[in-house]
Amino acid sequence: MENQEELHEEERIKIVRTTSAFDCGGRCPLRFHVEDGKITRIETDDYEIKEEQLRACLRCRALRQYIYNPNRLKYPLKRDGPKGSGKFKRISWDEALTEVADKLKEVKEKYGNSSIFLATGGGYQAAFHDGMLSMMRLFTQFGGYSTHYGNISSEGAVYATQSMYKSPFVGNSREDLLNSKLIIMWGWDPARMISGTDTIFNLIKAKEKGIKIISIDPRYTDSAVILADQWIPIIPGTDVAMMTAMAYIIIKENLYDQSFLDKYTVGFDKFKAYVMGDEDGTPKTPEWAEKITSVPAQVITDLAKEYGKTKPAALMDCQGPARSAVGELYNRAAITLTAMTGNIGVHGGSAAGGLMGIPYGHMFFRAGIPPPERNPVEVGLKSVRGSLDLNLRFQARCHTNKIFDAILKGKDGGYPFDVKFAYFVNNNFLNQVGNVNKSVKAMKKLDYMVIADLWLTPTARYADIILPVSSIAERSDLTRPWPSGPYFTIANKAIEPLGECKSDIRIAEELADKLGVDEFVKYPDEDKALKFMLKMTADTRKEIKNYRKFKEDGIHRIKFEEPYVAFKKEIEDPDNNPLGTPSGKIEICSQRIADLNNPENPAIPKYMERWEGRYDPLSKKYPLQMLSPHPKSRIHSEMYLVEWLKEVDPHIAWINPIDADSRGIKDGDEILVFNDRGKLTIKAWLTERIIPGAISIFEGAWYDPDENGIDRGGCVNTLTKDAFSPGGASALKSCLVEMKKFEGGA
Ligand SMILES: Nc1nc2c(c(=O)[nH]1)N[C@H]1C(S)=C(S)[C@@H](COP(=O)(O)OP(=O)(O)OC[C@H]3O[C@@H](n4cnc5c(=O)[nH]c(N)nc54)[C@H](O)[C@@H]3O)O[C@H]1N2
Ligand SMILES: Nc1nc2c(c(=O)[nH]1)N[C@H]1C(S)=C(S)[C@@H](COP(=O)(O)OP(=O)(O)OC[C@H]3O[C@@H](n4cnc5c(=O)[nH]c(N)nc54)[C@H](O)[C@@H]3O)O[C@H]1N2
Ligand SMILES: [Mo]
Repeated sequence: MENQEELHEEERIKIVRTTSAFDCGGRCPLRFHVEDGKITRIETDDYEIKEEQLRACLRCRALRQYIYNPNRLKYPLKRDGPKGSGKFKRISWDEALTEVADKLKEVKEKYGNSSIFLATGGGYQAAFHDGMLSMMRLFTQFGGYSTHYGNISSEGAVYATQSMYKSPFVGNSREDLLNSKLIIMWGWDPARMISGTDTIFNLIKAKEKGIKIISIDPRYTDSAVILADQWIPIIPGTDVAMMTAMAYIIIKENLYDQSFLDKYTVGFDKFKAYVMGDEDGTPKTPEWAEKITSVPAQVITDLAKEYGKTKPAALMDCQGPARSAVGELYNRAAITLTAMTGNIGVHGGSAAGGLMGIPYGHMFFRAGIPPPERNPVEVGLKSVRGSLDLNLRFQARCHTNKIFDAILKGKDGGYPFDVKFAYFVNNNFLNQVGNVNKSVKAMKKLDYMVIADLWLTPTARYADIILPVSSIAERSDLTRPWPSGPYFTIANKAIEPLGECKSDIRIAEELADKLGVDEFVKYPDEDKALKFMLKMTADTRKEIKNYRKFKEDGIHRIKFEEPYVAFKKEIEDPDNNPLGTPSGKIEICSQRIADLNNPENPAIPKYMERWEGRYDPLSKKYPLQMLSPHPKSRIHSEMYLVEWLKEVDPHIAWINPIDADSRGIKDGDEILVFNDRGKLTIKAWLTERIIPGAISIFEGAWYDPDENGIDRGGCVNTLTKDAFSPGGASALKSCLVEMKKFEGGA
């Protein structure tokens, strides 16, 4: 009797194999238990080869509180109060889309297509229902639109890899870390920010194998706690000083690989002249670097020797330190060290460059159907990505960290457009780019704004129309992990859309009808669309022959004969595989950058101060450097409302007891953190896990100003600057602040 009941129970529960498509870049096989049309339980990968299981982290395991959160938007909304008030009224889809279409037609007629602005982001990363691709296609066919350039995550790394390798694919398979003899996590914390689902597992295996792991970070990160033999705390923004001092020792001790440099690189002599002091009279000795970085000269010397002698070694730089005023220099210096030591293109090494991607299925990832054509507003202008010259990029677009400045100032402020209509999709940029209080001013001034999202985010509060979007559980789609792999995953629709939610592609299709854009091709059948997309790129065409099996398994794993290593063929056979750079080699000195003739943007990587670092005169007034790492409990601002995650990882500021004591701050105190751009409150966590002189607040908490304009939500971008480095890095990590105990009031 009991057995029969169990059987019955099993039949009632449907297991849907699916995946995530969040901006952590990981893709985790998930098993949704669906009972009577409702997800009741979530489990992760059960692959029979346990060693290769891709196990989900806390966020995907908490997905039920995301999908079924009572705060999910379920109906289209129209603003019914002042901008930012959060007052909206429910309207029908027909009313909402008719209004949006009418507004678009009006703006096009009165001001031209360049006044239509599309703001995209990383909110949803799959191929078919992607809002960025849907809206790019629709607005292109509607006559064009203005938009932004500069990857908010990684433009520093993009600039470094474009100028030195002309390729962003600088990553190795994660399992290749096991071939290494020394791993340096330089501003990399994959235990928290994932960097691919298989990353931390391979690092743990590396540790178990006895491979030495070193962490260089202003914080004693979770990864350092689990993995590192040594933690080297460093003053934020000074990495290039330490890297050049390591180069100094490597040169002095003759530990560099001259034959590698001769064969594969250009410009090392110029870098060497800078390092040894021949160029500017200052030899970049460890003692010189100690004064800048606070890392003892002996520690720098020892690490330099160890890195120079240990082959192969993997120097893993990342994007975080590069999201700063000195961004690209950090990645350029890291690449230079890997070239000096001949660690590029070999197993167990690393090409550095911060991007870490392997080039599998990239064409398919976010390919869209059909791929967007050329945006008419940009026809005749130089390609935005094709040039290292930021002035050319400016011809058509504004920088991502300047979106709100562009909305605020328009052509009068030197931008190429005046925004009259803005469509926000896949982002919460009011919260996520620099200087929220300025962004609020721009939003208040903006004539008309539409947003598609699952939540009434701080950005959505300023919209005229909000379109409610379905979650990944409510549709089927194709995905791939962005930093590692190699595998493809498929999202399988598990439940019906909540309320009246729709996906972005369906919104775009209906809007196309209302706009009379007849050429907007539609794919009403999800399965047919996905099958078609799989045929669109060589990698998926080759790999996935059986769509039904892929759908049932939820994942297609790719077996390489050996771990993928970036630039292996370029190094093994350079004559037949030159790099795409003008010299065909790795450009330690870049003539293209030299030609820009900007002393702020040197042809070789150099230590530079730029602004809002430890030595900026502004540090007299605002002596603390603000770190804003990515949160463990969220993906940026996404999942902010999930209570389980708030409980696991409360929003607190990391403060060194030295800085707290001198200000009379105790553990658990509510503090006010401030600078000229804004003020926020947050609870203090006193910990020696952060270097003195720095404070760390995880990005992504929702901006929530009180009547005095103090952000009680603790959104770190209330304090950051809307600026970018000469290489285009969003300089969110270059931010000086002061703090005090919060006593209430203004
Ligand atoms: N201070 C500081 N700020 C930072 C950073 C930092 O290091 N420090 N990091 C930066 C980085 S690297 C990034 S990538 C940015 C991220 O900036 P954003 O992309 O703005 O960040 P998210 O919070 O992920 O916002 C994504 C939004 O998309 C929504 N969304 C999810 N799925 C869908 C969908 O299918 N359709 C639609 N229409 N919407 C969807 C989510 O609900 C969410 O509101 O933040 C940057 N901001
Ligand atoms: N859980 C989770 N995972 C994520 C994301 C998320 O929001 N949540 N976001 C994803 C996205 S879009 C991206 S772009 C990546 C981001 O990955 P990253 O940009 O690399 O992540 P961050 O947390 O900004 O920074 C990484 C580390 O750099 C350290 N750091 C900061 N400044 C300096 C410095 O000057 N020198 C040195 N040496 N270290 C420094 C920080 O303390 C932190 O530990 O993560 C992805 N993964
Ligand atoms: Mo990012």
